[in-house]
Amino acid sequence: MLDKQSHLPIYVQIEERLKSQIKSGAFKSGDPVPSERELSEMYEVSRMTVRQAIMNLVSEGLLYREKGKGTFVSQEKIEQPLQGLTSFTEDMRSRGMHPDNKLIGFHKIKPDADIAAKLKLSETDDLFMVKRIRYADQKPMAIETTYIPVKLLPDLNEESVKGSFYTYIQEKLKLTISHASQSIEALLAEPEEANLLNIQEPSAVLHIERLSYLSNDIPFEVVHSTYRADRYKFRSEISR
Ligand code: 16G
Repeated sequence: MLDKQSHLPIYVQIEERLKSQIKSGAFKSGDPVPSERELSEMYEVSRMTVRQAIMNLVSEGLLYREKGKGTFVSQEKIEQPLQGLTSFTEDMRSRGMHPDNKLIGFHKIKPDADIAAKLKLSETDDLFMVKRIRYADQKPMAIETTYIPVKLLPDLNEESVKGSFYTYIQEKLKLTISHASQSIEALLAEPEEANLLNIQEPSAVLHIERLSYLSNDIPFEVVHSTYRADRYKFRSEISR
């Protein structure tokens, strides 16, 4: 049972119990956890204490609540290494997941000043704007808006981005993707994003901006991606 003399608060001890039950597989993703009433009877503590533990695990993303149904174990997050310039398709396949795309926008536009500067274009040049929802095993993971200079890839069409865009560049056009710079920031999902990603509001999302280059330092894409923060975490290896 719980150690009521411990310097560790009771709600933290309950959190630890639940965490280790999730880790050991006693509770699997999608399983309901016992209700507040059941837990408070089981541990002989107040429902307030149990609620505190559950709330902390919900905000850590280990549990999620469904209105009127209860509290459930979340799916394990996808851990994405930050080294290596990979595509969404490659990332999902390397995990044994099935990648899919839904093209929700394909337009020719004029760049704003920021994108024009990144892609070394003038504001009168044309850009393709490609908007896709990216799925893993049929679940929406990210929304991606890709900006591509028309003068660099003039033959790009809807077919080229229905599958992997990187495969199109490398295998169809025989161009070499070389390097990229990327930033990641935490935001709250906009209503449209929450709807497309099938998440509740308010929900945290990870907003990633990538500027990628072909060999010879030719910038070929600016990508604005919105990833589900409940499904993704990023890892980098660092040394000193
Ligand atoms: C990834 C890249 C994106 C790239 C796409 C190509 C991030 C944050 N973004 O999603 O920049 O355009 O892969 O994927 O990783 P594809 O070859 O599967 O179309």
